[in-house]
Parts: sequence; structure tokens; C-alpha cells
Amino acid sequence: MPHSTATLFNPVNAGDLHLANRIVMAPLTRNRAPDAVPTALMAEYYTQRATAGLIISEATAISQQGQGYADVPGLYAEEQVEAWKPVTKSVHAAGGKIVCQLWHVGRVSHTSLQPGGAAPVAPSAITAKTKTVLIKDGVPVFVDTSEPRALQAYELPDIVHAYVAAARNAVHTAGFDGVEIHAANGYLIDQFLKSGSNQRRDDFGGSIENRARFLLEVVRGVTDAVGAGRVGIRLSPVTPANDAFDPDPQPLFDYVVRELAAFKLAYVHVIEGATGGARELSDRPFDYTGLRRAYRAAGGQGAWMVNNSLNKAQAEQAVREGADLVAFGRAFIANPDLVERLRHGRELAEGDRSTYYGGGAKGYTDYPTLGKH
Ligand code: 8OZ
Repeated sequence: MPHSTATLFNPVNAGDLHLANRIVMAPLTRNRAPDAVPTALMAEYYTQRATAGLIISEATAISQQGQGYADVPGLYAEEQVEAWKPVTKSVHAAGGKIVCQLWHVGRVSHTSLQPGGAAPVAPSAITAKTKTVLIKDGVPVFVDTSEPRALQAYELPDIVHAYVAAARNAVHTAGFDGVEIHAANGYLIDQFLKSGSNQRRDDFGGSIENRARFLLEVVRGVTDAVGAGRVGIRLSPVTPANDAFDPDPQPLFDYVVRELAAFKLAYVHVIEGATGGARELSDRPFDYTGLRRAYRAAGGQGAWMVNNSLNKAQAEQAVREGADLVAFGRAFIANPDLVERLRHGRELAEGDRSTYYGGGAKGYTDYPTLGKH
């Protein structure tokens, strides 16, 4: 096992991204972008957290069809792209780096959010046993996802193009340092990867190679458009989030990372275990060290980012054992100065769950920093 003397607080490069430390703010959906347009409050929120080595934005829809929740931001309409500019500018002025997480939810959506009230799209017409969040009178309401329709193969290039256009908007116009392709948590790309949601009989279903084809076409398009050194990808091999399931994830994800190795990505971001939950799942074993080895053995040189409910000691151990970056999600909600708190071993505040999704400044920008000591 590689043994590194690096600490969480050392600078590190991830492709073309030069990061001040190894602590990453994980993407967090907060549902505070009415009509999918980012706000000044979001700029304040991200800027408060700019001491993270890297901020990954909340998941951001690449198209209206890719939208699955109320009040999540987009990056496809001019008004949205313009509204991201003050966010990235303010984070940069505070010395931070921020990439945009590019998101198509696939079947995890509701007809009320889709263009023309249409059915959400998916690899196969299999409804996800999960909920989405709509907001009624300012209050989040959890509702069942709608039955999706299976995409025709001829529709896929347009979706790849929507990822590419959003990546260009992010990097060339909105001022992001890069993008993260959201291929995790049971959304569209993960739906193609896993056989629980992909029963296709064409070139995009069946074998591992076929199920990974859509992901690799997105990666090819996005890296060609903005440069691989500004592109990361998020994977969640075994998460049950949003009804994701594959009976044999190890060879699937070993194949995916071996194929990703050739792209010279900035980073590979892996959710270990159940998203926001248990790191070990007895019914879904997975060898994450083996996954990283498969990537490195295939020549992959991107930064290896690990995530999921790590405390400081576990994060330090992960870095000693070869992780280059550690992403913290929920801890960043109530601890805008998480980097300083970890550095000085200070106590971490608990976030208020009732304000995770939707609302305004309360439970969003009103968490204090500890100040000097
Ligand atoms: C929580 C609520 C809604 C969406 C993910 C984008 O899990 C999400 C998400 C998380 O990746």
C-alpha cells in the first residue's frame, strides 16, 4: 500500500487545478435557486466556504429534461449562466477554486418539472423506487418519481451535447475552474451503468462495455470541449441512493476507471458505501483500494478523491494510504470554516436538517466561523 507523508493541509494539483489543500467541499443540493437561476445568497454561501481546497458546486442541471427537483440550479439558459458569474467571481476573490457539477437526473424526476409535463427519460422504462423534492409554498414536499420512458439511441447524442454545452458554459462563460461529471447516486449516467436500471438490448445495454458507453461518450465530449485537466467525475459503485443497483459492481467499475485512465482527468471522486450513510454495506461489498489500483495500473494520473462521512482521523488515514483529496459534504453545511476547524482540531457544529433543502439564509449562510484563537 502506498504510504504518503502528505497531510490534508498540503497544496496539491488535480490536473490543471492548483489547490491550496486537500479538503474538498462535496456537492450539496440545497434547493435555493428559484426557477433554476443562481442567486446572490448562493454567492455568499460558497464564498463563506472558499478556504476549501476545492468547492464542487451543488448538482446543476444541463437541460430542463435533466432537472429533477424544485429550485435546483441550471447551466443551460443564458440567465442561469450569467447568474453563476458573480458566484465564481466572489469565490475567486476569496482565494477559492470552484468546479460545477454537471447533472442529468434521468428517471429521478417528476412530470411537473419536465418540458411540456412529459415523462422523465431513462435507459429503460423502469420507475425508480425513490422520491424527489418539489417545493410547495416554500416548503419541501417529497413525492414519488414519475414513470420514465426509455430513451431511443438516436436521442443520446443530443444529451451528450447538452453536457458539452453546459461544460462550455461553465468554463468559458460562467468562470468555473472546471466541471465534475455527476455519474453517481442513481442519476442518468449511473442508470446506464447499472443493470438494475438498464435493460437495453442495443449498444448501450447488456455487457459492461455497452453500459459504460454513455458515460465514456459524455467524458469524451466534455474533455474535448474544456480540456481533461479541468474535468473530474463522481462515481458511487454501490450506493443504494435513488434505487441504484448492480449485482456485480466490481468488474463494472474496474472497467470504468481503466477506461477513464486514458482521458487524463483532473480527478476521480468516489463515494464509498451508501451516499451520506454507511461506508460498509454487508450486502454490497466493494474493494475501493482495488479500484484505485485498477486506475493507476491503467496509467490513470488524476487525483484520487474519496468521500463519505469521514472524520478527521479517517481523512488523514485515507491521505496516508494514497488518497489525494478528501471531500466533506454535510460537515461543510454548518462549518463554513471546516478547513480551519480540522487544522486546529476544533469542534464541528451540527447542521439543522430541516433547512438542508429549500428556504433562505436560515441554515444556509448564518452558520458562524469560529474566528481567531
Ligand atoms: C440530495 C437531494 C437531492 C439531490 C445527489 C444531487 O445525491 C443529489 C441530491 C442529494 O447527488
